[in-house]
Amino acid sequence: LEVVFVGLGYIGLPTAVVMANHGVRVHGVDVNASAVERIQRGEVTIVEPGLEEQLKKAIDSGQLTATTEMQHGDAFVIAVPTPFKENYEGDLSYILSAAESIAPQLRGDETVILESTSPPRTTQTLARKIMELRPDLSLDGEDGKPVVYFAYCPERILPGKALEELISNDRIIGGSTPEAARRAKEVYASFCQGELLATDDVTAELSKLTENSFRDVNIAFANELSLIADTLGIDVWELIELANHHPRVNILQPGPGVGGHCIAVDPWFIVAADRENSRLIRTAREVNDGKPKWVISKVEEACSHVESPVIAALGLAFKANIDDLRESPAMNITKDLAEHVSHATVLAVEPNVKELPKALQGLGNVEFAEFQDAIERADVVLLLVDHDEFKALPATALKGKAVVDTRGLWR
Ligand code: SAJ
Repeated sequence: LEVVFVGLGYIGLPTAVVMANHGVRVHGVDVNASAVERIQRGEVTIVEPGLEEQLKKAIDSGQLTATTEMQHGDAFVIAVPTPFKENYEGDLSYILSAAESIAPQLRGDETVILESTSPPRTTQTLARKIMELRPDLSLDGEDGKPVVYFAYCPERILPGKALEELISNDRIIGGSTPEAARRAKEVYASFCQGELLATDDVTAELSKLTENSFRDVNIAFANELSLIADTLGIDVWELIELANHHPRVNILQPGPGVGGHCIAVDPWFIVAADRENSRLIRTAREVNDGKPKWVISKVEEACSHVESPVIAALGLAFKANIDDLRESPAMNITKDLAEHVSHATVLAVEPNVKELPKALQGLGNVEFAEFQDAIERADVVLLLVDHDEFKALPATALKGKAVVDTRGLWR
């Protein structure tokens, strides 16, 4: 089996590496020439525990090669970004350009698998595009033309646990025909120890979006409770812990908002697919997106008694123990605070990065600080990310300071 990966990012690279180390001949293709060069040298381009070692093994054994040029394979796995445009529609341009580069390689009998998180029916759009470019091929063998098979197989790995979850998670295999699903299953059976669950392509697409919407709605429930608890003057974390003792209740944790590239985006694809009937999903998005503003108002309140307040903003990443600052509510809150409370000094603390991120560099009242130093200098301590480093803090360290703990880390 020879598999070509199109896109060597957060999903494509770990998957290509794991597949290669399970005996599949894998070619990775990416438009980013410098990333390809680094990968060829065995250097990782994304932070993921254990990946570097596995990548080296795959490159050294010759099972994995990386280039910028498309080539032929028995199967193609597309793992390119689907950013989101105005109107909450997905931007399919990366998928369509993958289609353009794959089309000339096809001879018939190949399987084209889409892994990118996509709006419902994108696999059909992809198949249509390839059929337009290659009228000599078909989806079902009509007029005796060679067949190309299409499937949607979403990735569900948790950043930080990618290598483990790639192998152990169950996988949905959405074939555009039952034969396409059967062929796609063979590709994943090479390394996946979880169940391979066959269905149609549209159900598979919506399943991916549904999983992330489920999490978003449940986080929104926790975030809404945090506002209500604040109004009533009670501790929301104690409330949730107690409620979760009920055998059928399992509430998630409130925080400063929802970040990352998936959970805060995917629900909008469902909303765009059926605006009229997606009221709960949309409201959950709005509740989670509204949380940073509420956090800022709490900090402003805490600052109102201090003449030139020093605010320690603890954590910039989008969740605990990672270095990923993209789509991070902690980052946005820190930036907005510096802009809105212009008489304050904001001490930005992020143990997982080495310097003040670019987005904060232009602001005159933001400094990059060490954890202990920031705590000592601060009038107001704002906990944004529950990094392990922040957990251990002697109770006396916060004495006399106003504390806004968005994660309940120090309760
Ligand atoms: N968060 C909370 N409270 C919680 C849990 C999370 O506020 O109780 C926040 C986090 O701090 C973060 C955001 O939600 O800002 C998202 O973090 P996450 O750990 O829930 O998820 P991601 O974005 O790292 O990964 C998700 C996962 N999806 C699900 O758990 C349903 C992962 O399995 C998917 O593969 C990934 O999205 C993806 O790529 O779609």
